[in-house]
Amino acid sequence: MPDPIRDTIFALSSGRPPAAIAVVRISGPRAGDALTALAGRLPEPRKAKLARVRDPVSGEVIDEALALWFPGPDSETAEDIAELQLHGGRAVIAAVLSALGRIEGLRPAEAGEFTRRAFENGRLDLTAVEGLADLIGAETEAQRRQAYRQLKGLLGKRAETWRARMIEALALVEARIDFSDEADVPEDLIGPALKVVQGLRDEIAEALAGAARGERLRDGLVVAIAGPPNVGKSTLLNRIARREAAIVSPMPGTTRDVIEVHLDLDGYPVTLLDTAGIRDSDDPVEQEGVRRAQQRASEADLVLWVHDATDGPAQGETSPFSGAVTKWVVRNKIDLLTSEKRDELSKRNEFDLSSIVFNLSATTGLGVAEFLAQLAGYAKTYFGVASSLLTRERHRKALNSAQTALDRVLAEGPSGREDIVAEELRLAAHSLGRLTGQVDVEDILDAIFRDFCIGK
Ligand SMILES: Nc1nc2c(ncn2[C@@H]2O[C@H](COP(=O)(O)OP(=O)(O)OP(=O)(O)O)[C@@H](O)[C@H]2O)c(=O)[nH]1
Ligand SMILES: [Mg+2]
Repeated sequence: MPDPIRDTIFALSSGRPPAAIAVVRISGPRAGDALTALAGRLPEPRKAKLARVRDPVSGEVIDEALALWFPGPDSETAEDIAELQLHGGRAVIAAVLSALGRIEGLRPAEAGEFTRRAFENGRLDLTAVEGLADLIGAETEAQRRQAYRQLKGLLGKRAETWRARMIEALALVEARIDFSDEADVPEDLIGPALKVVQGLRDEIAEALAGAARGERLRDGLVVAIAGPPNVGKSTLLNRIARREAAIVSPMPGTTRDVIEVHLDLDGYPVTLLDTAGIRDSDDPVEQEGVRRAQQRASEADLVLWVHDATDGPAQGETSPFSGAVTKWVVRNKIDLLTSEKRDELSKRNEFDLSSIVFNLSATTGLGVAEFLAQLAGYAKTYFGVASSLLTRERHRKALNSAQTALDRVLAEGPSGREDIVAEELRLAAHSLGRLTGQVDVEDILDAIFRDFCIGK
């Protein structure tokens, strides 16, 4: 096990070479020595300085680079950090990394290790670490905004104030327990404590109410294309994705597996699924495809039920998914209809009246722009304008257990047992401590940092 404190770590922190520039970072007690060994001397703190980078053993010049020096504790990891901005060629990077590896006390960083040090040295709480991971992974504007707010402590600071208030309430209750025999301790300390708890409980409940939205924003709204075989589901997916993601053929039963594409619709993330045409089949592979299609569609936020407009009115076959899923009907292949037929179609809705019906052609693109505008509108309404505080299941679980503990406090009431109230308050505060990473989180740390890239 490498010593997380004493080792000095280094890594390529920029993207995959070759690139215009490569950033190599070094963090730890020997960062200054390493930079001196390669670049001659330390630049002034936080000022970029042009330097020749040499192999410390042979003295050969490897490259000319910008050198930066961030002495701890005012650095990202709270340790000494040195940074080299090199030309981003593979051989340059390889030579610099190999030179660093030969310096005593230095070793390559593990995935997420810079951030882990920032966390362990108290520069970031755990929710901010997750926000940072999400910011790096953000693919759309809405995701970027949510991640940035979390990195900046939107959730972490709220959780900290909640925890502080719980501890205040706990202090009131404990005062009653400790000094119950003494005359000058006010009789009613539980009452004020309960008032604090009620307020906390309501705020936490409100945050939990928006949790699903925040988690969805990370993963994307799931929209499944489903329907009978050969109606043009895969063609529609390809048209929306603007690439040939799925195989299209005139043979019914072409798509077997679920095909997934990620879209950015006006800044909102949407995961679009193409599924196997639903029909009875003797082919076990196709049966499995149909089973998957039905399962994914029933878990989706929105199902696009595609119908072939040339088949005439659908006979009540809208979709096998009843229940909570929202369903839109798409009549496809309208390019094959005369304009009279099209007019007639646009006035007719033989489907469930609550379904929105679109008439379009996935091949020619007719009607697709209107359809996409509606889809983007749907995503926008779904995510709403208000931001969600919680973005992960982990956050939801922590707040849920805090809320449950607070509920038990409230159930005890003003005449409740002080020791029970105190214990539940401790549990609630502990849940919030886990959320921000202040208490026993060893078990979740590895999972969180594993998602990071090396050099971050
Ligand atoms: N004219 C016309 N043909 C279309 C349109 N959309 C799809 N097709 C054709 O219909 C056939 C089936 O298209 P697919 O996209 O493979 O249909 P699917 O619903 O994915 O079929 P399965 O995967 O077998 O369930 C292909 O020959 C497509 O070229 C359309 O809007 N107009
Ligand atoms: Mg298909």
